Amino acid sequence: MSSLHLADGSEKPAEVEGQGRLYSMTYCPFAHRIRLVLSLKEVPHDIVNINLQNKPQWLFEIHPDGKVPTYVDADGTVITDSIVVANYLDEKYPEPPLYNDETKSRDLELLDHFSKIMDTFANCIFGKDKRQFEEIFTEVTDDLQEFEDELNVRKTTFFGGSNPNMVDILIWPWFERAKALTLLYKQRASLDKERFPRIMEWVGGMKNQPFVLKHRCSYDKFAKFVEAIRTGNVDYDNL
Ligand SMILES: N[C@@H](CCC(=O)N[C@@H](CS)C(=O)NCC(=O)O)C(=O)O
Repeated sequence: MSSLHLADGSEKPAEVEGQGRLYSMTYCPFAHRIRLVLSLKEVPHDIVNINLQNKPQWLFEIHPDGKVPTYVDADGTVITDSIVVANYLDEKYPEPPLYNDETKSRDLELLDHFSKIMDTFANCIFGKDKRQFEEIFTEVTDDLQEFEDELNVRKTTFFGGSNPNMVDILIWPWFERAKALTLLYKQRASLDKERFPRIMEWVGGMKNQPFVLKHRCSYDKFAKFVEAIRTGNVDYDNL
C-alpha cells in the first residue's frame, strides 16, 4: 500500500498475499470509479498511487501504456480500463449486484452516452475546448437531459432503484469534479432545478452514500490539480 504517488526510481511495494491491487492516482476520475466499486463491494485490496508525470519503470511491465486504473488480481490477472475493471469486479464479487437483467442493456447504453460528457470535460481540463464557457455548459446540460429523463422513467432516486448501481457509480466521479470547471473558467453555473429535479435528488442521494463519502474528491482540490497539470509540475501528494 502506498498513499504517496510513486515516481520513477521508487521501489514497487510488495504485493499483499491473497489481495488484488489497484494502481491509482488520487485525482483520476477513472480510478475513482474503481475505488468506489471496491469499497461498495467491500473487496479487500491494496492501492498503489502513481505519479503519472514521472511513472515508475515497473508500471510499464504491468501495463505497457502505464495508465491508471490498472487492477492486478491476487492470481496476477491484469485488467485495464475502468469499465472493464468494474465489470470484472462485479462478476467476481456479485454482492451487491451492480446490474439487473431488466435494465442492463439500457445501463450500458447510458454509460456509452455519458462518455460524450466525459470527453467534453477532459477537453476543458486540458484546454483543448476553445469555446466560451456558456456554450460548453449548454451542450453538457443538453447531454445530461437523457439522464434526467431516464430517472424520470425509472421513477427512482438512483439509476439502480433505491440503491446505486453501475451507472450511478461510474458517472459519479465527474459530478463530484464538475464544479471545478466554474473555478477554472472563473464563471458561475449551476444546474436548473426546474429542468433537472431528478438529477438534483440523485446528487443529494449519491453524495451521502458512505462508500462515496469515503472517497470524496473535492472540486476545489481537483481544480488545483488541473492548474498544476497546466504548469507541467504536479506535486501529487501536497495539493
Ligand atoms: N479509458 C481509460 C482511461 C484512463 C486514463 O485516461 N487514465 C489517466 C489518468 S486519469 C492516465 O492514466 N493517464 C496517464 C497517461 O495517459 O499516460 C479508463 O477508463 O480507465
